[in-house]
Amino acid sequence: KTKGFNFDIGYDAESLKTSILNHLRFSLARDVKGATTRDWWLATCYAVKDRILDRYMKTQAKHNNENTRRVYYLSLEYLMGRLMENNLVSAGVYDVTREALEELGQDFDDIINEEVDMGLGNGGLGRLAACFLDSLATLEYPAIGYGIHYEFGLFRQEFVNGHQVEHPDNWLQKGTPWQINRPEYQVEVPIYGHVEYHFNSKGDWYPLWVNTQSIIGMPWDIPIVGYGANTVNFLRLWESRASNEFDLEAFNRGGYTEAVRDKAVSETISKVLYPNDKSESGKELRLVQQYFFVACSLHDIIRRYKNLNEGWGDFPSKVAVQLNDTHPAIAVPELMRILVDEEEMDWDDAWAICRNVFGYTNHTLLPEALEKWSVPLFQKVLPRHLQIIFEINRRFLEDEVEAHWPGDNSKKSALSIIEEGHPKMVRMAYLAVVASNSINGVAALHTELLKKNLFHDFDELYPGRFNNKTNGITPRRFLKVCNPALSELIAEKVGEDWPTNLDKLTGLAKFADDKAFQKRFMQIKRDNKVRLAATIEVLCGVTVNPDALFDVQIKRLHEYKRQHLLLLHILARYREILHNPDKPIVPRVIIFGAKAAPGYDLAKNIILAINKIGKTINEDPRVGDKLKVVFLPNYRVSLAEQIVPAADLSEQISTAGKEASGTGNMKLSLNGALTIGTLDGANVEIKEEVGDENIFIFGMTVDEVEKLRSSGYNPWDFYNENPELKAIVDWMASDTFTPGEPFALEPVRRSLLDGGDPFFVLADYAAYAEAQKKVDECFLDQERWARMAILNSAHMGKFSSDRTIHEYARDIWKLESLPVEK
Ligand code: DL6
Repeated sequence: KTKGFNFDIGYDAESLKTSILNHLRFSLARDVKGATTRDWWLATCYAVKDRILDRYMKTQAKHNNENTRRVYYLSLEYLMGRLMENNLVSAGVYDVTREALEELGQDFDDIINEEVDMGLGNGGLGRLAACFLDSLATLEYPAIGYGIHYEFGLFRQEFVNGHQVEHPDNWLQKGTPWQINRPEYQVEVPIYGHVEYHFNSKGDWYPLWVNTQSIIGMPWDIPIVGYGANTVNFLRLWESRASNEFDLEAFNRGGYTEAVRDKAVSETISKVLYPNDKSESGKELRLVQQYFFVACSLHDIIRRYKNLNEGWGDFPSKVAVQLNDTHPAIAVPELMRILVDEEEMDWDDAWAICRNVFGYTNHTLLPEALEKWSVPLFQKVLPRHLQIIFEINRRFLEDEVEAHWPGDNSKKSALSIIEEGHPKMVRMAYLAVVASNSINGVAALHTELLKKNLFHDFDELYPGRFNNKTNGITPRRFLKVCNPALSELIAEKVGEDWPTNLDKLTGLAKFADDKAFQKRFMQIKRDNKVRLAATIEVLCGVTVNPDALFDVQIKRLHEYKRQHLLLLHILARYREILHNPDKPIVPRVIIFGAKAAPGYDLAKNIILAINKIGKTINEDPRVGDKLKVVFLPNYRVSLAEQIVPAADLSEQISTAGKEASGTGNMKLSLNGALTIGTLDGANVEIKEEVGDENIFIFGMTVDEVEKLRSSGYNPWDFYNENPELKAIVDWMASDTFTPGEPFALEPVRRSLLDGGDPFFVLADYAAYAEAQKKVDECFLDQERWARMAILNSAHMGKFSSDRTIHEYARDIWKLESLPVEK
């Protein structure tokens, strides 16, 4: 029917213009005259999406025709940010679209700013997933991401009188031009119910999961555009829907509300992202969310496989599934259930398939983040899956643990997937480890600590299965798009292909001492600072000097990340300014961006303390430009894209051993910020790359922290021995910063002293103060600073997520890239 039809689509400004106008009229029913910025934004996105979908169709056809092996990335979170600008750049239509919009009399930047972030994640883990999708498409690896289509993403943060207030993030409200609904691929998954035993014709009993409820998974696809490639992969997000529009029986009994109640419950599943980034165990809805998206995704993976293959023999050669943390680990018993119960496969054959298919990435060592589900809850929600987990565990303990440590019952209880206690708990990390062919950490130090501590016995049992994949970031979003001036300068010096060959940045090193280059590099930084200063003025009402040192800490608010260590330093600077008003001091603007989990009281109190202390300092005429402290509200990906290019100093000051990797550290350094940091996470590797002389490392090492902890750490000793530290901690107890409310900052102060200072803030304080002094000295020598900043950018090649993805593809997924022709 389509023979002779021309699907060719123009890529010049004129064609774009026509498409935009067509969409304005025929998709949005708007006249040019009455069109709002939102209408122009939508019409432009639709026009660009047409071009993207053309490639998407070709990519999927290629993958299907070749019946290629694919990786399926399962993640409960994707922190995508805005999509428009990135899609324009990746699809190679940035300039023409800009031109088309200008010709149509529209302001390109205003249109870009119409887009609301797609914030379906909490922090590092979700943003990593988004970077990985970008790299997978760019490197033309056949890949599909799976997750949840949350109606509400991470809450919008506002400050009221210094306190964090949360508002729902209604990201769908303005329309989401990038997503495509796929009702033809909706699936129905069972949940709840109970298990009955029946006999088959041979007289053997078999379990039957009955009396279940059904949930419909409705897929929404987001195209993922490879940069400069023809590959367009996709992210498939599941929305939950009720299986029956109406409970007719209830309706006939006269209860309309009754009749729609079940529908409302089913639709709650994909309603909201849980806002904790490190712990969210115990809540039934969370377990239901995890199972729901995993079950839908496996169903989809198996449907695709069966379309192209006979039998199960080829499944492991066509399918690799990566579990992004333990959140999707229910995939293990779900795949076993499908294979054993539905496909009637032998347990051993099914288990062999599972072990061939799954890989598991661990993102944290923090005990509160290691997911455990109570056995009674599991029994209620997923009774058949619980049985399967018990069987996996029985075989694991009897066959593998017993063989390795014969007769050692303490090993059995230490390694058991089921933790004894009241109630018994399912250890999801152990389940993921036992079922996966690869278990990886996200930075070298983190992986070492996994092997040494958390998974020590498993590493002995499964030699070679544990491996490291140091995280990375996409240089497209976090340099090319967010810092266009620096990108141009880099291209001029090392060539246009640096965004896909980030190692080429080493070519900048030879210009580190070149005065003219330094000047250009630092002028770009200054221009970025001027732009950020304007944003700060709008968002915080504070005027800042772009020539001050912009000192940045942007990340989730967590005690282990130690925003309060920087706060102590702020107090020390303020005190110094008041005590020595005539002493020259390096002017600083200290910039925070962070959301605290709504139920995390201490984190919220740290925000309050920063806001209150910041306000006092900002309003103190004795301070002037010497020090400003701003907390930018509603930190998110699009705000990060403004802050990162403007930062001089990157604060990476977590307690050693606590930050698995960090990725903000990479983004900031890539854009020429110098790091002040501990030997934690990927900071260790950043130091190796940039050289000791181009980074400010301070504080205790992992071993030193451990030693101090085991010898009995007493924060009072550090407080009593350091007069400056004592003075600033005491200052918090006064009402200087909270007039009339002398105890408002007590929770923070108390956590550092009576609370035992679990993250060694006071123990690291002196070393931190010393390192900050070195930062000041260095900043006074602007040429030296410029040289160091250039060398930071120059040596970030390792931290491209392309490198990370190549390593996953080679070592874990055994995946070949499959270029798509034009
Ligand atoms: O691997 C991505 C990212 C790391 O860079 C951070 O160091 C780590 O804290 C973070 N973890 C999470 C949630 N953890 N869990 N579960 O975001 O992962």
